[in-house]
Amino acid sequence: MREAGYNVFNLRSEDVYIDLLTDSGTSAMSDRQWAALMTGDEAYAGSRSFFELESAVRDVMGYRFVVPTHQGRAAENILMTALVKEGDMVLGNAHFDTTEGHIMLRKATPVNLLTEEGYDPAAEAPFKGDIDLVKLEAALKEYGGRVPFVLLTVTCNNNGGQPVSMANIRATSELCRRYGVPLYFDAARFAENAYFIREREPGYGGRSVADISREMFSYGEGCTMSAKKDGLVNIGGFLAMNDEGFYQTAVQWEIVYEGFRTYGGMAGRDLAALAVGLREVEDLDYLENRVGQAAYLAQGLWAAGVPTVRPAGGHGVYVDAKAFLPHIPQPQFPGQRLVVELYLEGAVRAVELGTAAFAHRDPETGEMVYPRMELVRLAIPRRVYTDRHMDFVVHTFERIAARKASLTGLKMVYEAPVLRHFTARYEDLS
Ligand code: P61
Repeated sequence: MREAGYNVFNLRSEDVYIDLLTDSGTSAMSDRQWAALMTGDEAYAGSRSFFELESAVRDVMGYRFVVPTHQGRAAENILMTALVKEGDMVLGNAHFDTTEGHIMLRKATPVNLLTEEGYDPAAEAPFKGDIDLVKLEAALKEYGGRVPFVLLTVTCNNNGGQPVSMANIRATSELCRRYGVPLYFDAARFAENAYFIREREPGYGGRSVADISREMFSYGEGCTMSAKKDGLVNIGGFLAMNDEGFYQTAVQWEIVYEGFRTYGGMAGRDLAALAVGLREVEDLDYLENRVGQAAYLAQGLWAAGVPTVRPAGGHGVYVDAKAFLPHIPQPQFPGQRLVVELYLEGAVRAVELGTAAFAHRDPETGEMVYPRMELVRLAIPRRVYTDRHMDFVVHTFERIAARKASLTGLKMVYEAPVLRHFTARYEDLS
């Protein structure tokens, strides 16, 4: 840890036992995906693998056009380049950091409109990813023609992998239509969102995840997708839409940034594996196991007295570091201290989503502004770990809890001007 500057991004993966840094690109492909990989068509133009992906996107999402990209942020880049201009306000439940970055690069403003309970880790509610419809309507009114689109992130990564309800999606879409603004989805974890709707929303219990996903997407004009999550592949993404004019514009940017329209940023074999993964991810047995594993980990942590965002998310569990280490003030990185201890105690790698990731200086006053929540995310790769591994993570927390009163904060001694948490270095204050 000393050599790594107390930053787990600087570790080698071979020095990590259980890697819960991210569920992005870290999942295991199935036998059918590996088989598809072998059939990939590497033609520059008109690859058969592209048409397999196009057909999967049409079936799973219901969108007519697909623009393959090397990962999710590249799809965001094309979407923002095509639709966002200086001074625009991009509304959403909570934009992911890459999304915010692309909005800000166009000198536009990302506006996060989660409901109030979405920001309360302890609030036990079924759909904490919902957008606040009152605030949304007020923003649509206030900003008028400056809103190029509304973006719903399903599930909502920033506040704990929390789902958005179908009722909220439908109401958002109605508001968008009324104000003449298109609705898009950040669909990175769409299948987990659809599964939560099936489990928690009245009227959906008897419906298939495929059917629920199609209904979700039917309320929007298109989506960005990081296929590294619910595409079940290690790299890849796409932008999908119904509007042919927008597709043509997007293809122009795709060709400059990514590649020809039938491969974008991906190899033919990766397109083929993604076409299989997109369908596989809707399998109910898989999703029960997947979301069930996060719930299992959360239950173990609760039994051990570890406070987390409730309920458990779809892709992992978010520990409330402010509540776990209340004696370490936010400027001394309580979340990062917990991340360091998880590694020292059990060679478990997690990620801080608190002061290191989100604190920033107010451009007017120069004062540090601290995030409302100080979280440590335990993100679970898909089809990689067993519940025994989750037990080990819980035991690691128990051992830390027993000595947590003696833990001190950290001091950041190096920070990059943007996305500082990736490369920051710290000193131990103990
Ligand atoms: C993650 F700390 N997520 O959760 P790309 N939308 C959404 C995402 O969760 C997402 C992207 C778009 C990551 C990887 C990651 O600062 C960070 O395929 C809801 O990664 O380009 C990615 O998709 C972007 C973690 C990315 C970070 C940037 O771990």
